[in-house]
Parts: sequence; structure tokens; C-alpha cells
Amino acid sequence: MNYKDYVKWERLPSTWCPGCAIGTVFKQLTFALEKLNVPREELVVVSGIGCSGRTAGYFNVDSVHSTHGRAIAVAEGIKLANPKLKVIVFSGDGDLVGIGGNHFLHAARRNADLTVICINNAIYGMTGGQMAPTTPLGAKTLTSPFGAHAAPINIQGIVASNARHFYARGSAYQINHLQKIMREAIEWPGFAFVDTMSFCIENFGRRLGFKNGYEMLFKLKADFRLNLNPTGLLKDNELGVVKNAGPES
Ligand SMILES: Cc1ncc(C[n+]2csc(CCOP(=O)(O)OP(=O)(O)O)c2C)c(N)n1
Ligand SMILES: [Mg+2]
Repeated sequence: MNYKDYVKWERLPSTWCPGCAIGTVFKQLTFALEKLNVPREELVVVSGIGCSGRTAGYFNVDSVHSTHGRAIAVAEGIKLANPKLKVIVFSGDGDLVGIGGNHFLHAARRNADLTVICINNAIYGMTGGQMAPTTPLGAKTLTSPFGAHAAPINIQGIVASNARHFYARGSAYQINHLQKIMREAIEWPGFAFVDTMSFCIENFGRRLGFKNGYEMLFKLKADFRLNLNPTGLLKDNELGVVKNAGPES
């Protein structure tokens, strides 16, 4: 397979704003699929609602653009109905760990055999930039003009609290690493979560003083470094993989 085969080219140009990183992550996923040579008929992509959720519509495979927060639940149903399929969820942080947080908690706990690619732009992007569970403490958003009053949700901690787990953190800047962890996640026999550090220039970054997506991309470069052999959990500024394929307890 060639990466181009996974794309519905007639749907482009995409809906994403100039300077958005979602397309970069989407492209790396198509590269990962090419390298793993995943047949299109054996792949299903499920998204929720949001800018990230638009991705399902650009994949040239059977895909579902489900309702907001329900992507993991829909994906799990597809996987249960036909376990031979590779089911990839591609959606936003607000969708996956905000409104869909309950599905996320329990799919991870049950070790549902899904790959979840989360675009973590720390905001409900599509609807104008409301504070999300991923918004950093103190960050000014549309709905927290004086700064977010609570610390963000610990996605890594939730995933890793289960005996069997796979949590990877990548970034839209470090694309080779991102593609590598996507491949590992797709091949992982269980629930694999790829927390992809991203950004939203139009509905978050401008409020914080960034002029364009390029500046936000370089903020990712400055903020994160690779830890290829973590001994425990990743620190907040580290990218890498935390996993355990061992017994249930
Ligand atoms: C049940 C329901 N609640 C709220 C909305 C409005 N809504 C649409 S997209 C969105 C934000 C999505 O944020 P996220 O999942 O982080 O994706 P992003 O746009 O940031 O990529 C919201 C709140 C909706 N469509 N359905
Ligand atoms: Mg978001």
C-alpha cells in the first residue's frame, strides 16, 4: 500500500485553518499505515466531533464520523462485531477525554483492542476555544478569561493505572517519533492511546499572544524532549512510550 491510497483526495483542501497541525498528524498516520501495509478493507477509522473529528472523512477506508464524545464507544462496537478489523479512533482531546471521558476510562480499563490517536490541542477548538479538561492551569481561554482554575486531567496516569496499558506521548513537531509510536500503537494488542501534543492557533493561540501556527509549532519544539527509555511515567515535558503487556493484575 502507498500512503496516498488511504486519503480521499477529492475531499481536499481540508476544512482545517492555515497553520493547523491536524493535517500533519493525519499525514503521519497514513505513512504509518503504509509502513505496516495495512489493507484498506481491514481498517476502520472512527472520529467524534470537532476539528480533529473531521479526519474520519478524509480517510479512504470505511469510517464513521460519530457523535461528540462517542468515538471510542462506536469503535469498540465495531471491533466486537468484527475482531479481524483494525479500528483506529482519531479525535480531539475534548471529544475523547472531556465529553467522552467515561468511554475512555472504561475502554482503557477493559483493555479494548483499539488504537486511539488524540489531537491534544488543550482546547475545544472547533466551537471557539472553550476551556477543556486538558487546558493548562492558568491558561486564558474563551471561558476562562482569568486563567484555568484547575490542573489538567492526567491522561497518562489514567491509562497507566491499568495493569495492561499502552500510553504514548508524541508531538506534531517531532514527526518521525510520532510516526514510530503510531506504528507501535497500531500493532499493540490492546488499548493503545497516542496523546499527540498539538495546538490551535485561531481559537487558542491568538488569545495567548502567538502570531501564527509556526510560532506554536516551535513552542512544541521548545517544550518537549524525547525520553526513549522511561523508567517510570513520563514527565510532563517528555515524549515517549509507557507500556506493560503483562498479566491482568
Ligand atoms: C453533544 C454535543 N455537545 C457539544 C457539541 C459542540 N461541539 C462540537 S465540536 C466541539 C469541540 C471539540 O473539541 P475537541 O474534541 O477538542 O476537538 P478540536 O476541535 O479541538 O479538534 C464541541 C463542544 C456537540 N457537537 N455535541
Ligand atoms: Mg481539542
